[in-house]
Amino acid sequence: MPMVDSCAMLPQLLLLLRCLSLTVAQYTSGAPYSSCKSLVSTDDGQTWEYYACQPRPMAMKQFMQIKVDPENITCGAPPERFCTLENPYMCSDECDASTPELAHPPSLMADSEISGPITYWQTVTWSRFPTPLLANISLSWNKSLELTDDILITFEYGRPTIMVLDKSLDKGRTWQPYQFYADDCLEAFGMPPKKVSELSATNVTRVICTEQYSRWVGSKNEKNVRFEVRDRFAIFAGPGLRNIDNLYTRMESMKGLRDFFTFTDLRLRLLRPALGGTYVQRDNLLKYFYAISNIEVPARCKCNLHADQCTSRDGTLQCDCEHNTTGQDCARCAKAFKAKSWKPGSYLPTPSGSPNTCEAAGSLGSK
Ligand SMILES: *[C@@H]1O[C@H](CO)[C@@H](O)[C@H](O)[C@H]1NC(C)=O
Ligand SMILES: *[C@@H]1O[C@H](CO)[C@@H](O)[C@H](O)[C@H]1NC(C)=O
Ligand SMILES: *[C@@H]1O[C@H](CO)[C@@H](O)[C@H](O)[C@H]1NC(C)=O
Ligand SMILES: *[C@@H]1O[C@H](CO)[C@@H](O)[C@H](O)[C@H]1NC(C)=O
Ligand SMILES: *[C@@H]1O[C@H](CO)[C@@H](O)[C@H](O)[C@H]1NC(C)=O
Ligand SMILES: [Ca+2]
Repeated sequence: MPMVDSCAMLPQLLLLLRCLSLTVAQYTSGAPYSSCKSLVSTDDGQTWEYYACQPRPMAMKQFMQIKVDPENITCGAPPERFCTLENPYMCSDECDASTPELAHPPSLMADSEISGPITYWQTVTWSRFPTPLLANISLSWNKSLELTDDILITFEYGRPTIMVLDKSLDKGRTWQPYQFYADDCLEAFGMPPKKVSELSATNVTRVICTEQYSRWVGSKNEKNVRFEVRDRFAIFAGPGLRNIDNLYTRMESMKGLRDFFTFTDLRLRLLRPALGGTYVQRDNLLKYFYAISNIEVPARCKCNLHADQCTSRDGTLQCDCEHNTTGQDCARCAKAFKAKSWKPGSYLPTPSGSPNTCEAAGSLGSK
């Protein structure tokens, strides 16, 4: 490692100072890999040191584009009455798209829930039973992102009994299932039910069907459906994610692990609504529908460890590339810095990683 070589050539005091400044640069800024460079003093004056770096996680719901299919699945045009599973004989609630207080448009899945009453997107009721009540919700960012915590989808009035979460890595051109959800996995998908807690290091990237979030427990008791990221991280980093270095080491060494948490789009395929723990009751179909109040997607921009900031420009997220890289994901060397072929930065060796910077054309010969 060149850094150690040059450290060893310095007098003891300078060595100590230099290594201290590295430590301070890496740790005062909080999370590991949080800065791309720092100015350090050496006996030759000040010089830049470069590190592998990544942007901090953000609440990505603020940047997502939402599309609901079919468009007329959203309730309210024409206005419609509905009731709830827990209050099935009081069908006096109304959804009316033309009245702001009674409208439930898709944007209410992503608004802030901190102040004011809970707001939610709502579909038409299952009045056409037995034709399935189907809806797709596509969430797009037009940018590669990496999950940093659980995806959390909050359903008002009961969670779906059958649903699929899909993801795309290529801005919606191709899709793959991410997780299946059903109250009976064998019946709905022909898959045995699994929990993330049953996964181990060898099969952490397996796509499972879970029954944990689809069984009827009362619509007010449990509203959330999760895609478990934290529990998957904990397989490597331990409880509380205390050994995060081990996770980063595995991200480098285990084929497919980083890609598993990477996406540009997500899609929810809602296949059957909450039924209240029993069969569909044909005499009252106005209590069956979907309603989503919030979707949390905690993630960071994927910048190939070449940026510590990611900003929204013209409505699209973009890495602020360092290390003389360029592109939306810093996946190319900048013009005039193509002396070597491009490489992503590396989490290894921990804790500051390797920047794998792009070199100025012609600079290799002079070094
Ligand atoms: C939505 O539109 C399609 C095509 O026009 C129609 O077949 C379908 O019945 C409509 N669905 C609802 C719930 O109105
Ligand atoms: C949802 O998307 C899937 C996959 O593209 C498609 O087969 C299905 O017809 C869509 N469903 C609706 C209701 O648009
Ligand atoms: C998506 O991102 C690319 C790359 O930054 C950009 O060229 C394109 O205009 C964006 N598309 C949309 C619809 O914002
Ligand atoms: C994953 O592997 C563990 C043992 O390594 C096994 O017990 C478990 O059943 C596997 N899970 C799946 C979903 O294959
Ligand atoms: C990138 O290029 C600039 C000159 O444009 C140079 O000053 C800087 O040190 C280079 N950065 C890296 C990480 O190589
Ligand atoms: Ca809301």
